[in-house]
Amino acid sequence: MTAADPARLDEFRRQRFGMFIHWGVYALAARHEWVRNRERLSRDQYQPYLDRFDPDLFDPAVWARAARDAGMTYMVLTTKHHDGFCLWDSELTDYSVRSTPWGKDLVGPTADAFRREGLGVGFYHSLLDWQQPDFPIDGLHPDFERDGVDQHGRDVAHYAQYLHGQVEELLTKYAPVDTMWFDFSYRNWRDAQGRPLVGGKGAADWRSDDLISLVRRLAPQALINDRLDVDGSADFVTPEQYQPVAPVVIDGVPVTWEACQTLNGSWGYDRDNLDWKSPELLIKLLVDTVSKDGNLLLNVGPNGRGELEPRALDTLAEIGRWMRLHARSIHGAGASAFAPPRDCRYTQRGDRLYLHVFSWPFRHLHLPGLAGKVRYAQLLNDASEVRRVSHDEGAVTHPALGTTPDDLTIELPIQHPDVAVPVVELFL
Ligand code: H79
Repeated sequence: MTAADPARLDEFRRQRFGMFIHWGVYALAARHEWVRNRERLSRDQYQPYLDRFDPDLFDPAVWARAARDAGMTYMVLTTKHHDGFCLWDSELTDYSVRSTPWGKDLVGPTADAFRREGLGVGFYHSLLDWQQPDFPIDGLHPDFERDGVDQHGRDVAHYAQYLHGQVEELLTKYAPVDTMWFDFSYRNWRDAQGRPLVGGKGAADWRSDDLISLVRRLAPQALINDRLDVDGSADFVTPEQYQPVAPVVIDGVPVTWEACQTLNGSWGYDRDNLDWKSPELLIKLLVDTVSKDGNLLLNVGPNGRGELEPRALDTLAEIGRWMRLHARSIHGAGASAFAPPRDCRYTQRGDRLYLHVFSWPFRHLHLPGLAGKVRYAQLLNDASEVRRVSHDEGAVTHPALGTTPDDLTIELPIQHPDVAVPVVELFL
């Protein structure tokens, strides 16, 4: 199995923060991108969303600017989700923008807009396809309960051909593509009752080895995620709405990883959803991710008119207010070998160590193992000096207070700096 270009992988690890965009006709239903499965809608019942899809306010320059202002450095767009609807005018199917009132390509203009803002462009592409007549019905298919497993001559080999053909289209039409984000394999899954899921699919169904070769040939610089069900093939792994407790290690080897997270629990536009994460929580999620050597791919779900809802834009703007002052603790930074004090996270870039303080303490912080190792310290938001207190300066470092000679004690202001997450920049 060929590996990714090491320079591209290194670039990806420095980028650290990207925008995931889930957009399709499910934005009109406005109740989660799995709506066709969750509500067991037939293809006919789903058709009104294609018939009405007309995003008249589509302006990808606005999305790209919002991403850049938030400190994001790349994006990943859903070219096709599980419903099979294609956001570009594919030559291989009519189940696309072509069959909507809008009628034209949305992938090209979005990719161009992000490239113009200097962001990388990646494509999400669903392996599942609930529309293709050759995709065998399985336990995750919306038609499963109605039609059972009667496959009516469905041939997964034909489907794989279609899948490969579409990936070839995407990689040639919209080159250069930086990432292919395939979703997902479920060969040995179980259903909610713990029984093996009927018709689970994986590498043999997708012909994953050939698909990986195709991507390597057409887009040598592109990274491929870990959902093709081929051991050892992934350029990066993709914990979904789940935060790893430490840098991700597989078979004893640290791996490149990218957490994907939602703003509100849904990927597609979900009008009535109230589970919004606060900007502060999202900033902490980003910091926590980078402190564990990972990337964060944060999702937005544009609505049926092509706009990001105000709350999503406000959240991104708030993250951007923090990133404007603190990007250098994120971009190009990664895990540190030093162990942070309680309620703090370190990121490190060369000889700069960044102490992110999640819970503001009273006056002093004691940094294990850093005595004598820090030449200067300042708050990152305003470049104000943070004074270091040496161990022999009396009561503040008295052993009875729980510090040791290895600790570096720093003196913080009483007032919480006026930023969501304060950062102390330590010059090693
Ligand atoms: O595209 C987004 C999701 O739609 C897709 N991946 C992200 C990036 C995804 N969501 N869930 N999954 C992939 C895995 C499937 C989970 C399931 Fe279920 C659990 C399928 C059946 C049980 C969630 C709950 C979906 C239906 C019920």
